[in-house]
Amino acid sequence: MPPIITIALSKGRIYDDTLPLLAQAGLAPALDPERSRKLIVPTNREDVRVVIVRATDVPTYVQFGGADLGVAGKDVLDEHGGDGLYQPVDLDIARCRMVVAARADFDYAQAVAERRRLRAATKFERIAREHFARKGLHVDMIKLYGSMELAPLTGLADVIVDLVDTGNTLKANNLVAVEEISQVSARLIVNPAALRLKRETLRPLIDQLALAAQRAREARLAAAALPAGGDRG
Ligand code: PRT
Ligand code: MG
Repeated sequence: MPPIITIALSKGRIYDDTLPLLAQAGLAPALDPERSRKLIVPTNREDVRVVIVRATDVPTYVQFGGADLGVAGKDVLDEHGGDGLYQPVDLDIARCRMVVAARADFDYAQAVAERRRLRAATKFERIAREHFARKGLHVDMIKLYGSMELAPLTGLADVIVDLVDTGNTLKANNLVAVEEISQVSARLIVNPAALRLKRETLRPLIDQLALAAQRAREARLAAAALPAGGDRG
């Protein structure tokens, strides 16, 4: 009997974007976690199961061996610190950008030029602190757990540090991205001890997921290179 492999995923975009990669590695969850309350999801392979955890808890599960593998955004990994995690593959999924955003009428460039003391609201405290420290800015950090966009509108903060994908959320709240901190995508993370102990099962799975991600990336880049409409015919 091969060892059981546990993969930690979060519901929503991480799960949705990981599913096609799992499929290419021959793995199919036996139920849809969006429609079930089960937190342990069996797969078509007897020796592989998926556990459903909060996005920010994925690194913790993998670090302490509650899961052998996981998929987590670079934002989550940067906040976690990455201790005790092997990060072999950028899966290039759940892509977005980490930005500084402010009200459209707030002159961020001016505030930076004057080295004004700023108030920043974010749930990404570590990322924000390191970013402003690199710029040599004094920033008072206000930790929030959600709805960051509200902070500049209510006077709680001058700026926010948040993830942006389409930009629709910022636009709907009259905010603009004033600085890009980083490009974000989700990474495969692995428990190093599990990799040693279960290498014969884990290594091929990691390689298959890496190959699937590579193929998806190439397909995306090829599609982006096509003229608008996507049809050369
Ligand atoms: O939602 P929950 O509090 O349970 O946890 P979570 O927010 O950590 O998880 P989830 O599932 O929302 O996000 C998981 C991962 O997806 C994140 O860690 C990112 O790496 C990645 N990702 C990709 C995003 C986005 N795109 C994204 N757009 N995570 C969040 N957003 C949010 C953003 O914070 C903002 O509120 O979507 C809003 C902006 O979207 P646009 O399209 O309007 O710009
Ligand atoms: Mg969310």
